[in-house]
Amino acid sequence: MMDIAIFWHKFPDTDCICSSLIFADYLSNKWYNPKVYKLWSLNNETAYLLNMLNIDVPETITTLPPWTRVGIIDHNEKVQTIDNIDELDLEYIIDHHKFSVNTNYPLFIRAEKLCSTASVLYKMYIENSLPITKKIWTLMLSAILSDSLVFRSATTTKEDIIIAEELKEITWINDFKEFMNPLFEAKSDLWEISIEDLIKYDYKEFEVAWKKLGVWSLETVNPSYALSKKDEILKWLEDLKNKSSLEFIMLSIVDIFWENNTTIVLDWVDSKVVEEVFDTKVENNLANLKNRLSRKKQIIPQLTDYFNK
Ligand SMILES: [Mn+2]
Repeated sequence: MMDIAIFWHKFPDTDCICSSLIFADYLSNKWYNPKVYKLWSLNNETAYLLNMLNIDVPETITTLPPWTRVGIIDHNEKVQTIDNIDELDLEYIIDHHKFSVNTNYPLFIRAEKLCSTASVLYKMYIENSLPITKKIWTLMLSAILSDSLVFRSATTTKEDIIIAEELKEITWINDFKEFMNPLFEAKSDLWEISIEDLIKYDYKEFEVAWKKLGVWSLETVNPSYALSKKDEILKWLEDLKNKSSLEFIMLSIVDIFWENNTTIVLDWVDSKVVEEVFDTKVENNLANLKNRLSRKKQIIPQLTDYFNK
């Protein structure tokens, strides 16, 4: 049995966590002895789910010993992964994002244009005729429903819906909305969270033409809380922009109930970008990005085009 460490990206969401647990199970069928780690604390939605399924929360790490064999899940960009990735033996990437990897050694990569990494893993189990427990089926379905916002996100494909329908038969989770409601509510339970912690959720940095962009997508059914903290958030954005030498920064508050995106924009430089890219007006540091729920499909490609010009 070969030891391997499996982990998910910084600022985690439910898909990456479920998918890491699922992939560890997958590898244990393949003569591996996998151990799952996390790079950051859980959000409330995922904490609720793991608790419901009686799954232990994995240990947090920031680095691993050199030459540790690793598999990274639901991400592939250096800025989003473990700090010492260059010292590790990267063996697997399972993902569904845009790619920016460049290695000088071979590895296993599986990525598809599906709404969640869990959908990709579902297909891998089926292709390999591996046994699956009900817990794993449930993790798959939860990740698909969470990442696709119950199929409302623009990233949802027909294949994801077919997979979810198959999982419905097996898990007996018949009403997707009813199943996800407490999870979405847990995710939106932001009242106790300080702004410092709040802005750690679902933040991603991207590199375009050697420029670093910081983009949040804060999914909630309760946008008024984050909006009421706008001034505090702006201060954080300013600090982070300077500290991390970011070219651009924006924080989207995505109302997953009313399907609306209100974005906080820091300064006139970023306002110019947002107004041009998303054809909107910035007033009092706020821009209405309408129904852009998906950062991956409706925000990042557009920003990438802009900064590549
Ligand atoms: Mn994902």
